[in-house]
Amino acid sequence: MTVDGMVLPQGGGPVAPSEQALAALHPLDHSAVRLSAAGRLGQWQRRTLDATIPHVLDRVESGEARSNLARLVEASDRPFVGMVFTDSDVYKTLEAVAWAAASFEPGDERMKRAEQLLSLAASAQEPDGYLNSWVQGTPDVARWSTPQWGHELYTAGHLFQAAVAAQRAGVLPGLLDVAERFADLLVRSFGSGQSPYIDGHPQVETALVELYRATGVEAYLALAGRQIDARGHHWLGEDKFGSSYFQDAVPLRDATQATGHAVRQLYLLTGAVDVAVETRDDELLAATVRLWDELSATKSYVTGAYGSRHRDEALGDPYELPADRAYAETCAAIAAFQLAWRLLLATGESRFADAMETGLYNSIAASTSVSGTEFFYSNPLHLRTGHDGAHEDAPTQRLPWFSCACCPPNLARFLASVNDYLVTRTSAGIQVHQPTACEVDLAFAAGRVKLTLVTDFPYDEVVRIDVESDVDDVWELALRIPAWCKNFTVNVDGAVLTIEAADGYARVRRSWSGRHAVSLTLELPVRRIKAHPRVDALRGCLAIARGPLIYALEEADLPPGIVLEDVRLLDVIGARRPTDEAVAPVLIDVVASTERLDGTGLYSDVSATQKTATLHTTLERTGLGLSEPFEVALIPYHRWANRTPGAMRVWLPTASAFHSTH
Ligand code: FUB
Ligand code: ZN
Repeated sequence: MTVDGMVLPQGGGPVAPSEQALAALHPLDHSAVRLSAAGRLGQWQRRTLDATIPHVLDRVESGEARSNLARLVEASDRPFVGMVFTDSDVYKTLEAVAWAAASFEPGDERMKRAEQLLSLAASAQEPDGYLNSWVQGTPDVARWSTPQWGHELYTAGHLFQAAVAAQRAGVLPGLLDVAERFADLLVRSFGSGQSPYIDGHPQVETALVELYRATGVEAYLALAGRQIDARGHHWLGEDKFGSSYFQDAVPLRDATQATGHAVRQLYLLTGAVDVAVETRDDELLAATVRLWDELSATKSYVTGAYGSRHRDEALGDPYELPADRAYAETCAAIAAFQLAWRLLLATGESRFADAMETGLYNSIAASTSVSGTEFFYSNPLHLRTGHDGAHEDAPTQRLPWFSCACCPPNLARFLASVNDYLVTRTSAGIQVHQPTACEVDLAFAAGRVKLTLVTDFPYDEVVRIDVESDVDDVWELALRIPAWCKNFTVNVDGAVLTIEAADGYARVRRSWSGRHAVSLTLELPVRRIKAHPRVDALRGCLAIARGPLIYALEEADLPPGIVLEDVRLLDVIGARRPTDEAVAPVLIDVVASTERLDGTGLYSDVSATQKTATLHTTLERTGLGLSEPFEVALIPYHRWANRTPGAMRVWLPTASAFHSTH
C-alpha cells in the first residue's frame, strides 16, 4: 500500500523508520521474532500477557482512568479524579493489548475489554478531534491553558502510539481514526503558520513521528520538528523547578547536559532522534548522541536506571548517584531503552545495544514482581535496614498500583513488544543484538531465512542458533559481543571460527544456504565493578555482576542477627546454579564479614592505630574488629523483594569507612 509515493510499513514494531530515514539498521516486523516459552524473555513476555495486562486492565477499568472518560460520555456530575494525565493509562493499556494481540485467540477477553475502552475514548472525543478527559471535564480549565502541567500533548502522544500499534497489529479498528482526528487538530492549531505550543512533558514528539510513519501524513512529522525546536527558549516559564526541569532552558541542539525530569528528558531525546533521522538532520542527531554520552558517563546507574532525585523526579547533577536515595523511575529506564534503540538503529553502534541490555535485565526487570502484578515505581539500589516504606515512591515492597500510575501500563506495553527490540536487518544481513530463545522469520526478496535461537542467556553462556535459509547469496550474520564479555567463541557446523569483534559484533559472512548450526559462547565470569570516584556515595564499594546481570545482597540471605549495612565484602567465590530456581536461576557466593563498630555514636574519632593501618596494610591485617568471615549468596538484582520484605544493597562496602580501596 502506498500513500503519496511512500511505502507504508505494514506490521512494524513500535519504531518503524521510513525508507528515507537515516538508518544504519532496520527493525523487523512485529511478527518476525517470536519469543520461545523456554527462554527468559519469552517467559517474561508471557507473564506480561497473562498476568500484567489483565491486572492493568482491571485497575484501569475500575479506577479513575476509565471513570474520567466515562463521566464525559455519561454527562455525570462525578468529579474528575486523580492525575490530569489518567487518559494516558488507558492508551498505554490499549497499546499493550495491541502488541499482545498476535498471541490471542479470536474473541480474547483482553481484546474485548480494550475495545470497550476504545469505544469510550472515541465517544468522549469532541467533534473537532480534541480529547482530554481532564480539560473536557473541568469547567474552569480551558484547552491549552496549562502547558506546564496539563499534559494535553503527553496524553495525545500516548493515544497516537496506541493507534500506531493497533494499525500495525491489525486490531482495534477505529483507534487510528481517533488519533488522526486529534493529530489533525494539533496540526491546525500549532502547525506551520500557527504560534508554537509545547507541553511541559515531552512525549508527543516521538508519537507524532511514528504516526507520520504509519500514515504518511507529513504534517505530523513537521509538527514534531516544531515541538523540538520551539523548546529551550523559556516558553514554558520557570515554575517551582525552573526551566531546565522541562528541558526548556537551552535548545536541544545546543545543550551539553541532560537536565531536569528524567522521563521528560529521555522522551524528548527519543522524539529528537526520530525527527533527526526522518528529516536527515545530522546536527540534531549529533546533539542527541552528545546528550546520551553525557547521561551515560555521569548520570546512569549501574542497573541502567536514571534519575536520582525524589523531589522533582530529576536526573540530578553529574555523579549524583546515591544508591539508597535513587529515584530511578521505571518509566525512565523504559524511556532510556527506547532512546537507545533509536540510536542503535540510527548509528548501528553496539554500545546502544549494551545499554539496552543493562536496563532490560536490571532496572526494568526489577520493577515487576515474579507474579507480574506488583511494581516498583522507584528502583533503589539499596534499601536500608529499618527503611520507612510508607511512601509509594520508596516502598519496601512492590505495590499493585500507584496514585500516579504511569509505570505499570508502561511496563505492559513495553514487554508486550519486547520481541521488537532484539534483532535487525540491513542489506548485508541480520544482526542479533539481544540473544534469547526465539524464532526469527525473515522474508527477503532473495528468499526466506529462519533463525532458531536456543539459550538460557543471560544465565547460561551458550547461544545455539540454527540457521535455515533458501537465500543463495552470501550474507552476514552479526552477533553482538557485549562490552562486558572479554572472551567469546563462534562455532559454525562444528568448526571454531577465528574472529574478532572490533566494533562490538562478531560477523560471519558466507553462504548460509541450507541448514547450519551456529554456536556463540559468551563467557560469563563473575565481575567486580567499581564506580567513578566522583560518585562519592559509592567509594570503597564494589558491585558484583555476571554477564549483564547486576547482583545484590538481600537481608533474607544473611545469617540471623547480621545487619545488612554492617556487611563487608571480602572475596568472591563464584557462581552456581541452585537446585531450586525459586530464588534465582544463578546465585553468586561471596565471603563477607561484619565490622564491629566502636561505641554507639553516629560519629566517632578515628584512633591513631586505625589511621596508621589505612596507610599501609590491608583490611584483614588492620584488626578493625571484623567478625569471623562467612559465606553468603548474592541474587540477581532484578529478583529482589520477592521473598520476606527486607533490606537489600547492590554496592557492597569492601573496607571500613577509613580505608579506601580506590
Ligand atoms: O508526568 C507523567 C509521568 O508521571 C511522568 O513521566 C512520571 O515521572 C510521573 O511524574
Ligand atoms: Zn512511571
